[in-house]
Order: sequence, then structure tokens, then C-alpha cells
Amino acid sequence: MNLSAATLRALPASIHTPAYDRTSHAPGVVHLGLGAFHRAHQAMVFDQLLAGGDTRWGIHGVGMTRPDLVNQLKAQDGLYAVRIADGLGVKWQVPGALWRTHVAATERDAVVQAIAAPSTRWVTLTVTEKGYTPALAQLLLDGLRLRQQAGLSGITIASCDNLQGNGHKLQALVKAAASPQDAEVLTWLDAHCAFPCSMVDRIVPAATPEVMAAAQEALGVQDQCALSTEGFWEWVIEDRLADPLDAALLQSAGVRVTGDVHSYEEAKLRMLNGSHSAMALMGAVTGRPFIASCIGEPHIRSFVHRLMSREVAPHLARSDWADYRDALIARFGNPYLKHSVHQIATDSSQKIPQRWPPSVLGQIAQGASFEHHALAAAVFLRYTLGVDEHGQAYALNDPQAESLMAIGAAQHTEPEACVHALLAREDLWGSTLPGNANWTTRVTHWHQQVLRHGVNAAIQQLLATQA
Ligand code: CS2
Repeated sequence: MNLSAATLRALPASIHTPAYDRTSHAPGVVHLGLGAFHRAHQAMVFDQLLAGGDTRWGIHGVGMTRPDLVNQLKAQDGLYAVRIADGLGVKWQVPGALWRTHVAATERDAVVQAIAAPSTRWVTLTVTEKGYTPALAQLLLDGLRLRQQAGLSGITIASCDNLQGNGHKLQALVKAAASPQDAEVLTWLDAHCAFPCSMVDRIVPAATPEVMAAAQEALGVQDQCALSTEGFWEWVIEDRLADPLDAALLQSAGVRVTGDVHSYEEAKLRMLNGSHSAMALMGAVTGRPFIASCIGEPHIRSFVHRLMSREVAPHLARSDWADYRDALIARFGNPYLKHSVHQIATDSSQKIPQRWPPSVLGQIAQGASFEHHALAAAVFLRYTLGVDEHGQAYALNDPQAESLMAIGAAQHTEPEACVHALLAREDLWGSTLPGNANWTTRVTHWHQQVLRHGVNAAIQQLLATQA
């Protein structure tokens, strides 16, 4: 037996399940990018609002490319279990906000119609860094054009990806996709729609067979879509919503609605995601499979602590960074989250630009040391070899995999040329950093240490300095 609307009532009483009606109302939210993250984060916020009696927060979930997960969710009537586990305890919850599903690649028209549906009030997006393409913009624009032509209300379109200024980025992309015939749509868009920036945070690893087995044990039925996450979650969104009344509603569910998303965004991208990428690459090269196995090593833990304290925090607007850092280190160590380093290393070429260069540039501007980031960049180059320090091969899962591997291939014989080639890439480092000779020198130094003595020894060597 599988989890579904029919088996929901038979679940053990300890499991929190939706008690509200999931079938009589049309969804109010279209979510693009129906991965693990959305289902264990925003879908649970909307579940809370639905549980409070507001029927406008059902989700029309859209998988962007692959049909497998969408099909499984469909077979389970949009239901799935989430294990929320950390030092404070373990509990299971079945959120009920996912009411409809489609796949954008094969059912594009249904997605356009969903955006244009009278009931739709929000579009939220977690399409990953590489998802911000003209095709995405065209999809949104086609739906928005239908709304404007039908005289419908404007909507809130909230990018929730790990990009600085994500709302501005999305708005610019949509506008750039407009043709000269779209002048009226653009005027309507400016007047009635909102593209707030937002920061979302919750560690939600890709589902594993282990979590599915644990779900079966807890639920007594099979759940092909079960997820595991931590208790912590945060959603900070700019107070710029198409319906201003939504602010108070979201706040009642624990969302922070504020004029200042920027300081939360930059702290999260550089502290959490920046440390994540560094640990992921270190773990991949040293053969440590999970983030928890990395942060569990005293030298990696000290590295991450120092990276955040010395090189990231000095440039943050958020003043409570020390508490934030300590909370992050505790979250990274959550033993329930089998967060694969290779999952986080995926798309590193798209992630590094937001996560590392702003801190390095901040340090340079203050004449301060950036050794931790230089070592992380050196490990990134080592990672492009596609084989760890034990000789185990792994795949680079990255839109730039081919060009990165071409750069990294000769690093044993021509290390300096490889460092130069990697650091010359403006798509990774931006336009200023590639010209910085000191940065190149320090990455070259750490790359030499990594190749000669290994990543662990290089970290130890860095920790022995005052850098
Ligand atoms: C991670 C993020 O995979 C990654 O790149 O750094 O998914 C991270 O777990 C989330 O942003 C946490 O909120």
C-alpha cells in the first residue's frame, strides 16, 4: 500500500496530517521547480495557512524537466511525508498543500494556463541557479500575457533561488523576453505584479532509499516521495507583494516580511552556501560522503569557523553573525541529514559566483587575508580531475563540466597554467578578481600544497598560520 488520499486517515495518530479539504478549491500558488526543497519548505508554510482555514494556498506544482517525481507524486495524490529531525527530536509530517502537478517540458500549455488561472495569486520559483533562462522568462510571460488580456488581477512572482537580488534578476529576465507587441503587458506587469526578492533556508537533502525505508516504518505504508529535513527553516521576503494583505498572513505563519532582504540574502549565500560549497568540494576530493562527515572532522570544522569569522563576516550587514555562524555549524553536523557532498558540488560553476568572490573582494578592499577562500578555490581546481584522493572516480555534474575538466586535466604537469586558466574565468569570479595577482599567487600556493600533500594536510597547514 502507498501513501495516498485513501490511506491518509489510516496513518498512525502521531503523524501530523492535513485535516482540511484538498479537493474543492483551485490552487492559488503555481510553484515552478518541484524539487525536494520546495516540498519541505514553502509547501509546509502554505500547509500551515491552509490548516488555518485560508483556502487560497493550495499549490499547483510544476516539475521543470523530469516527469518521474511528478508521476510519483500524482500517484500519491500529491501527498508525501517529511521527517523533521535534529537534536531536538524526530517527527513526521504529511503536508497537504500540493494539489495539482505538471511537467513544464512536456505540458507547457497546462503550466501557462495555471499561471493565467483566475485563482492564481502567487508564482514561486526554485528552478536552481542555471534555470534563469529566456525559456523560463517566456513561460512566465505567456501566462502573464493571458492574465493581462483577460483583465485579471496581478500576482506576486517570487524567485526563491540562491541568487543575490533574485527578484530583480527574474523581473529583468521576464522584461528582456518581451517583444515590441508586449508593451501593454509590460505596463500592466509594472503596475500590478510584484517580483519581491526573497531568501529561503532549510537544509533538505535529495531523498535517499534510507529515508524511504524510515518513512515506511513510521507510516506503515510506502512513500516513494518521502523527504528528510531539519527543524530549522527561514523565509525572508521583501515587503513588495501584489496583494499587500499577504504580508500579515505570511508573517502569521512564521515568514519574515521586511524591507531589508539583502542583508539576510548575503549572509546566507556567503556563510551557509559558501561554507557548503567549500566543504562539498573538500569532501568530494577526500572521499567524505556527507556534510556531516566533513564538519565532524576537527580540522574542517575549524576551517569553516575561520572562513566565516575572518573572511565572510567582516563584510556582512547582519550584525548577529557570530550566533548565525554557530547555529550553522550545529546545523551542518545534524546526523539525520545525509547531505551528499556531490549533491552540493553539483553546478559549482553556477554557485561559486554568489558564494565566494564577494568575500574575497571585501578582504582585498581591506587589505586583509583571503587564504581560506584561496584554499577552497584550489580544492575546486583539484575537484575538476574527477577522481578523489583514494583513486575513486566521480562525475562532475555541472553545465560547465566539460570546460572545467579541460582546464583541470593538466594540473599535475602544468599546475600554474591551470590555476591561471581557472582564475581567468569571469563567469566564475566576476570581472575584478581575475586581474588580482595576489589572489592568483595564493591560489597557486594552496593548489601546490593540495597536489603535494593532499587536502587534509593543506587545511592543517593553513590552520597553523594566523591567516
Ligand atoms: C546547498 C543548498 O546544494 C546546495 O548548493 O548549498 O541547497 C542549501 O542546502 C540550501 O540553500 C539551504 O537553505
